[in-house]
Amino acid sequence: MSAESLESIAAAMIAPGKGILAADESSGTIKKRFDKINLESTAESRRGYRDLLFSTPDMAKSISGVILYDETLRQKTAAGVPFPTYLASMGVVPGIKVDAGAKALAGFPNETITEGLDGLRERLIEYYGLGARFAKWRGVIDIGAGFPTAYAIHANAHALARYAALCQEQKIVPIVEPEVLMDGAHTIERCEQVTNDVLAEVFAQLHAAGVRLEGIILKPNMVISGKQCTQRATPAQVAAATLRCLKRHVPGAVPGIAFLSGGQSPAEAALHLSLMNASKNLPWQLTFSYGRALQDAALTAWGGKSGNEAAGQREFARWARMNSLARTGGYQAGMEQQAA
Ligand code: 5MM
Repeated sequence: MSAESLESIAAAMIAPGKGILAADESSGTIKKRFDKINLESTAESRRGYRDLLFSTPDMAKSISGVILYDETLRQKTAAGVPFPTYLASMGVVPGIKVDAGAKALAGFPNETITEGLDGLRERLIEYYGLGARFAKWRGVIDIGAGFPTAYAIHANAHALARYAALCQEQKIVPIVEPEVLMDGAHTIERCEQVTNDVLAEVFAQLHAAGVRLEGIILKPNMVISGKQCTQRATPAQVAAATLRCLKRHVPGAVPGIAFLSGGQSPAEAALHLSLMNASKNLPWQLTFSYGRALQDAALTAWGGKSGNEAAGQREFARWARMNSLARTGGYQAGMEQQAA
């Protein structure tokens, strides 16, 4: 196996005790995050924030890879080192978000289709040259009255499979992210039913497209109550329902499953992951690929203010370490309060 085989890249992404930082906020999303701390979103403020995260002491002990946005992949550290080069020098695999976002699905109100397949081969070639060794594409499935429809699930799964096949052709590991949103008042049972339908279709489409499962990472939602649901499932119920759903649909050939946090608090996301990893004999590595659950506390502590960088880094490091513990079932509620 060459050093850059899909399998070896995937193995590095799911290395024991580590997980992936999703720092691929598009310009619109990072502006929303910066608005909360009254920071203007400019190319330089975005660069500076990513520099703060990536230069966190000991980050590589708990972070195996970072998903970057196109702009960030082309930016540099304060010392002038391109971010992908800098991350790779620490043993952190650089990745790139390649989808162009979820757009309204014609004829299906309330539903979206993720765009970005046109010209993707050429973009992947360029991204590989810039140092990216994995990619990410997110299909978005919303739950509400009368949706998701089978058509929207199919369309998004089909796009995910076409993206994954193109990535593998270019020696890039695809993170396949079908996200069933937490927004809404739906129960955990409804989330499980929809996640079952989505994963069944995603794996059918991956199979039809000839995607080699040994060379992908799945990035799913956890099976969880909607944010506005009045009868919230317990952490043990979330862990049990998520594992039941994954065991039914994800072949053991898939090396790793890296969850998104999806709007859970950092403590919830760490606890759910830890409870799942306390189960023995799982066929895949279970890890994290969190955006908000790794970054929210850091953004608040930093507040966009010069002089607060170390405080922001401490919060990022704290939640990275808690999730590192969760990789082996070792995180327990409240542990973060003892951690510096
Ligand atoms: C970091 O957020 C990602 C980018 O989202 P947009 O394209 O909407 O700006 C997002 O795809 C992220 O990688 C995953 O959803 C995981 O993030 P969370 O916050 O759900 O863990």
